[in-house]
Amino acid sequence: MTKKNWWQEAVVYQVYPMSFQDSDGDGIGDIGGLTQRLPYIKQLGADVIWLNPIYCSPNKDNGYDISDCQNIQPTYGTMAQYDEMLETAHKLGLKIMMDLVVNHTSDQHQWFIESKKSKDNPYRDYYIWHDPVDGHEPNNWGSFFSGSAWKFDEATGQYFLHLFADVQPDLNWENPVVRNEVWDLMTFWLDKGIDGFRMDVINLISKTAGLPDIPKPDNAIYSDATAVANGPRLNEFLQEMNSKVLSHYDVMTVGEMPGATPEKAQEYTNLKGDELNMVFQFEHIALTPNPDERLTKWNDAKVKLTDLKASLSKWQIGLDGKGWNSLYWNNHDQPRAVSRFATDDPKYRVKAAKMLGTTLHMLQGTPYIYQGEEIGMTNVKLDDISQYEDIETLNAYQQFVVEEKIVDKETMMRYFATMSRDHARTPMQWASAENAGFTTGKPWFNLNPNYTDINVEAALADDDSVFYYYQKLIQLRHEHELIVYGNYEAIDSEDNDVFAYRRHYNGQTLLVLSNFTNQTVMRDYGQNDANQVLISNYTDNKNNVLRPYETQVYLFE
Ligand code: ISL
Repeated sequence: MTKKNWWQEAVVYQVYPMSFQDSDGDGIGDIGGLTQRLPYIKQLGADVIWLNPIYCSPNKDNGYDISDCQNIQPTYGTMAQYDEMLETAHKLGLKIMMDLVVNHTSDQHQWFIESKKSKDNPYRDYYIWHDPVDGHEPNNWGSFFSGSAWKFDEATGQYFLHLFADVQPDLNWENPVVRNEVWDLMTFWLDKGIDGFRMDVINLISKTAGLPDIPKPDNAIYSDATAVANGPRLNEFLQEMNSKVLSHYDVMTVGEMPGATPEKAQEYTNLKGDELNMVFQFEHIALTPNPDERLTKWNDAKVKLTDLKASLSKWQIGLDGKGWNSLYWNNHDQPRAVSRFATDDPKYRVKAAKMLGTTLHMLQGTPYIYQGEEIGMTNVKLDDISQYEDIETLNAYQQFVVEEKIVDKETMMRYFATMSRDHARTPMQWASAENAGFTTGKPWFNLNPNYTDINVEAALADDDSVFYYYQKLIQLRHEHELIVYGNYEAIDSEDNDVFAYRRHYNGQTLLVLSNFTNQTVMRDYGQNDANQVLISNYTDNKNNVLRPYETQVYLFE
């Protein structure tokens, strides 16, 4: 790695605005609330905030169905409040990264309203329309949110493509006019002074020519990111975006890329810098697919540590010196990290949350913290399908339980209890007071009842909290180039209890040991000869002993 960049040394904090902080009592988080909480994010020590979509939206997919991307959703506030938030963030030394959603729009976007009107409407080619083939859908592509990815429009007799919900039609990136619209939209926000973009499913924008079927027995409808992602013109589109827009600003970019491999990510995050800075890859969060592949991610299996290690090690080594990793355990689409990868058993939750944070933050790449992770927030227990909100969850229930009956209700509810996106979306737990200090009104979504114990107020009052531990992890990264740039060496990949690795940089070595079990284990990696323990979640490190969920970071100089 020759050139060092600020975004390689940064730590990102993700804010899901709907669930972060309400400032006007309507029960929905908003920009005013975020502005109030900026000093909290600063106190944690993060450098950048990734803000999920706040644009006008019918909110069928919580803002990922945008009807106007140059205006603010009224429930979130006004553009004046946004500008004030941006200015306040910058004064505090915090950067703001916006969500760019341009694989699709809402069906309520003016472009789609026009596009739907007739086959010769000037906006028709903004979207992907297709005649029926033999009287049915043009191919067997499935939507990620259940059912076919095609919807028939009676009025014009054609299907349109929607890789997500049918209210999220895909834009036609083959059309240069569409690309110019996107460059204009990006420029609008960049000229306001924002500091980067997280790009929603950006590796789905280039569709394979001829839209061929995904090879499947009986030509079944099936959603498969690896089959529809990384299309033939993706590098070209990203390079055009870079030369026309990004290269004119000093900003940070991360492309969300289901189905990306390290080889592909090397291209997208290449060190020439002519595409993106980093990608969100999905491999380590997709290690427990259901054996019945129609059910895709819906499962309740625990991740095997050896699989997790193999996956993360592959990406660490695959991008070293060739690209750049982003590091994350969870986000607004994933269950809570501590529940999924370790344990939310109250006996170990705090230790486990610190252990997971350490394992991730000591890797090479840019770490992302999802709101609430820094206080060890957990999955929520929802007993009935009526308590869920998320479109992916609700559609899956409808398709697999109600219509196709390929799984029974109890089993599916268990899968949701493990994997639903709603676990991430319960409101932020600020205090033990009513509604967790999130709102003075009625929260738009269930609070996790454990807010009385797990909340920011309690974390800030406790020297030994997950919050202060994360603060220290961030500080260490800011102090040690070894943590940012060092290369990665895997240790004992067959060990299913301990995640151990080394990092090397300019003659220094870092040794990271994390016990992923609730048992005490012994491991000797020469840690007794280290010059320093940089951080640990137990105070009195014992020779070669790793107690339940113990994590230790050693520096050798
Ligand atoms: O959540 C998922 C799997 O766990 C995916 O299906 C998810 O939808 C996919 O990761 C893409 O996510 C992004 O685009 C979606 C939006 O619903 C997600 O919130 C967003 O992060 C469509 O815009």
